[in-house]
Amino acid sequence: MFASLVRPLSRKSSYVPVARFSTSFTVRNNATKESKSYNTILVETRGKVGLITLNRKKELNALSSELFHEVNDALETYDSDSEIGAIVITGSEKAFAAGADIKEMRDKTFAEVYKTNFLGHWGRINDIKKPTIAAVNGYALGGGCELAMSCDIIYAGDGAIFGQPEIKLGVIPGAGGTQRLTRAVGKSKAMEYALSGRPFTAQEAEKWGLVSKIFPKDQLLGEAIKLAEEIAGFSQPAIQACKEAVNSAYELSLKEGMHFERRLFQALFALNDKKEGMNAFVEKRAPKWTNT
Ligand code: CO8
Repeated sequence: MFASLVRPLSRKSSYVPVARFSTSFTVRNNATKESKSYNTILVETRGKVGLITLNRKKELNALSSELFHEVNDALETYDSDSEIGAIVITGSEKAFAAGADIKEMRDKTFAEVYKTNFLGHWGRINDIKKPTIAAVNGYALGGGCELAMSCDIIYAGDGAIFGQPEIKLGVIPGAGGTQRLTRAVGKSKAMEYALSGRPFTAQEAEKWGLVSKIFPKDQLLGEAIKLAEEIAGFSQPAIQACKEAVNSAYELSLKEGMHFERRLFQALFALNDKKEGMNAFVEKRAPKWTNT
């Protein structure tokens, strides 16, 4: 059960940050140099924070298969980079993402989507171990709302618009909308908004607990990165355990969840970072985390 906690974190990466808002990663290790280029997203490293910007502006960041594959790849690259402690996903001022790409889906048949498990790869975000923050300005509709809800924390700009409008297309949410929205806002509201396809505002989302904070739209990204930097400044194995424990609240009974949390808490006593954190407090100095 604790294997993921005590397993050494990813290889020491000598990740080379690329220029601001570059569209490619450059990942180096001792012997090889590998470059990755993206067509539909931008990636940038800010200190210990990985920033992924959805970049199909004209299409309001509609989540094509290509875009989601690239998001998965960037997430997994950051997740395995020991220099990165948290990840922010954002879009444009007009749209975080206006949903799955309707033009890509319109001619697909049941047999085709079923046999190929169409868009099944969206679920890979659920396996990311590092904290993820969605910084949502503008539309977060359908799959866009689901992508935001797949992140650990949602910060929203004051004009953000959320919704699950799939019913208007003759389908239903397919990436957790009926499940995560219900858990976040309760059955009656989730039913109302999924059955009607009506949008809801950032202010409503914050009041219901779906969104953790709202900011003026031009301050949103800065605030999300500030939070990510704060999180990335702590011991990575402790942060990973904390994320795992909070997520278990979705899956386990209270008794099982409390048990799991206590076992994780006790297991953290095996870390050098536990010793360092407590010694630093007593010695009135800042801790130096080694992520071990
Ligand atoms: N897919 C493809 N193209 C889109 C999408 C989309 N979801 N949203 C917008 N666009 C395109 C428009 O077609 C338009 O393109 P063009 O210029 O070529 O005509 C361009 O983006 C700009 O859009 P609008 O002109 O419509 O812009 P407006 O400002 O007038 O309206 C809206 C903005 C309200 C956001 C409007 O574009 C809209 O309603 N979009 C569709 C929203 C929607 O229905 N989303 C749900 C899609 S279904 C889904 O997400 C299911 C997820 C299931 C995941 C399953 C995983 C396993």
